[in-house]
Amino acid sequence: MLFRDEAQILVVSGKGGDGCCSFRREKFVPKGGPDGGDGGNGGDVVMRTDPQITTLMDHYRKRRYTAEGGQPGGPKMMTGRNGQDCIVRVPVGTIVRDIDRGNVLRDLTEPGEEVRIVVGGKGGRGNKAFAHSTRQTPRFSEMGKAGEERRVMLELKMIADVGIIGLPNAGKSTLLSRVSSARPKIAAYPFTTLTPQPGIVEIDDMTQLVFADIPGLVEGAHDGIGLGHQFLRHIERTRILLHLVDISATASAPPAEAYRVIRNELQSYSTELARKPEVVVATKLDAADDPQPAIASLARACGHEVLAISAVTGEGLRELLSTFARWLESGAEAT
Ligand SMILES: Nc1nc2c(ncn2[C@@H]2O[C@H](COP(=O)(O)OP(=O)(O)OP(=O)(O)O)[C@@H](O)[C@H]2O)c(=O)[nH]1
Ligand SMILES: [Mg+2]
Repeated sequence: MLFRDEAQILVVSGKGGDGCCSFRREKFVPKGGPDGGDGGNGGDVVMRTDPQITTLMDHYRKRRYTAEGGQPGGPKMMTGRNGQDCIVRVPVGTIVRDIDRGNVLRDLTEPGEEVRIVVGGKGGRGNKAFAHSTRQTPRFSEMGKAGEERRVMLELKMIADVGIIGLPNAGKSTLLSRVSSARPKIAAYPFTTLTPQPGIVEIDDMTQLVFADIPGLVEGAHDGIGLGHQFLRHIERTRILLHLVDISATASAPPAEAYRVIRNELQSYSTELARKPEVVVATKLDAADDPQPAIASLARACGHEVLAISAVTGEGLRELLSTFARWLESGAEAT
């Protein structure tokens, strides 16, 4: 299954350019002084978040990132050009770890945030730099310093205001596509969504919320079944959960049971996760045979009122968004 939100990469900074050893040659000046220029510095490797990127998949294929080396110095005091930095673009929410030391180098949570992972080698000095009153003709120059190497683990934990959770096929992606401009893949089979998809939802002119469509969870997800761990950890950094339950005639489980399966997984994964505020939403209202008993049994299972929507007809969507707007206004904060 093509799913990654972890990638191991090797980053290598550029080698410094060598300093130059040379002497001035001019007509009528038989003994020109030293004029070898310094080498340029090697480039750095920098990680930068880019909101356009939502997975680490590209880094899984490309495992090595090397910055450019500095150019050597030249005669006539020419300084070598510095090597270009190598910019590695990662999604917002990427945690960068040093594999060998085991520590977190940075948790990149803001768009455009950067962290410099390895710094380029310094350029070597040319022989001109070594000349002084008692040594006027140094016949040596310095080599550029080697670049640094670091093995880095990237791990994505998506950051969103609202995490949409539910069984596979519950209609999570359909809902996201209705309330945001995100266009996740939608299909009538489970596990259509394999990487969490963020979508920006305009609540009103002033307020935007990021909803994340989390891949479907199944029983045993907390044990890693169905890539459960990878999916569950994305929920950790959301502020509120939108728990979607299919109440249509073709649902894979009765509503109360579907609700409990997911709650059990959250609880078994972490009590902190299970304590997150949750809005329970019955969906596919348009395709339910007899919606009222289904909604009532879901409400009994979760112990409070539930909203009912249809992502196909749009019924209930406005109320759903205003529920989240109210929740935001009340200043409720999770995590
Ligand atoms: N009738 C009806 N069908 C819906 C509704 N919402 C979703 N569906 C259908 O349900 C199926 C699954 O929808 P998805 O949005 O892909 O479900 P998902 O929860 O994202 O599924 P996974 O990504 O596989 O976990 C699709 O065939 C949708 O067209 C709804 O409100 N009414
Ligand atoms: Mg989906």
